Amino acid sequence: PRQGRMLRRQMTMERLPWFPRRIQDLDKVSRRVIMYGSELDADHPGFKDVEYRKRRMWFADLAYNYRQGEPIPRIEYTAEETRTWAAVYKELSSLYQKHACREFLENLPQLQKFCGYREDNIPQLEDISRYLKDRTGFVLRPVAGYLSARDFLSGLAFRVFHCTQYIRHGADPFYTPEPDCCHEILGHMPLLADPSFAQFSQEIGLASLGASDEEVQKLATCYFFTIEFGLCKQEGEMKVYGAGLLSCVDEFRFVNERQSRDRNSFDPRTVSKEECLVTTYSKSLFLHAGALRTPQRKNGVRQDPSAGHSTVRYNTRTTQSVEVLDSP
Ligand code: TIH
Ligand code: FE2
Repeated sequence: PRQGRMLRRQMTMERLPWFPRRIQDLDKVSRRVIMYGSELDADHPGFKDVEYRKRRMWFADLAYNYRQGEPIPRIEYTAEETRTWAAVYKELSSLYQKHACREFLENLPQLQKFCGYREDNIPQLEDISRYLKDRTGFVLRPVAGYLSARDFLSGLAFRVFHCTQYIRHGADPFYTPEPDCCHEILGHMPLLADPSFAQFSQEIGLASLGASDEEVQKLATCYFFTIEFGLCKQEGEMKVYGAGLLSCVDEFRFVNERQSRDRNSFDPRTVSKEECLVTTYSKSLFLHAGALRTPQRKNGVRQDPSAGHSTVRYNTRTTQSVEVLDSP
């Protein structure tokens, strides 16, 4: 029976789309940048800036040459880059107290204390990665730009968060159409330090492994309207927890101006059919009634009875590999 089981698993693997099975496989994943890698799009504020483009190429090389488990190279940011960071940091700091969710506000002071979060300093990914690893088991790895949803989500399955290391162009500190270090460091990191949120993030990643394109699209859409653009209700008030809002002064202000308007309440079945509009402020946003509470799992099996998901075995906090047990 053992041999039969092994054979069955092997056949299952052959039917599924490729996905990383060991954490080291992410070295292949993070090379597949789909946009804005070393080539910037025409409407990007940095497009005509030769210096900026050169700098971005340098960051792209750094990310391409990174290997899983190595320390993340420390960056000596220029005075201009630090000025851009300071503008973002200062403006957002004045908005957080009133509008950011509780978990964000609990973790920000810790990052200020241990990871160099200051107006005059761009924190180093290596310092944040070490801190998160200790708190929730998440680690960071540098990436040159956008990855496909499938690739990005597969990192989360291993508690690896792909992070850009370059900073947005100084011409527009309050909005950029692509992730940059302000977005990762201010938007994502405080919540990845929350155990329940970290678990939720990994669950989306695990669900994506070996899933069909259609399923991956639905998961990516849920990711988009929660981790990137999610709102929640705490003590009767609407609070922001989505990183794309928490890192972007323009988006943040826009959400607040429309505070009084009713929000759609979050239901994964409807949300997963929405379109993900990255660069329009008028996208619909979804509000969670309660907190994002994800059951803590011990080492074990993620068993998803719903159709289309594989059953995989993994170790909760230090997921170095996953093993496929069964699949639709
Ligand atoms: N628009 C965000 C910002 O300016 O911080 C960055 C992005 C978040 C998600 C996609 S692009
Ligand atoms: Fe993001």
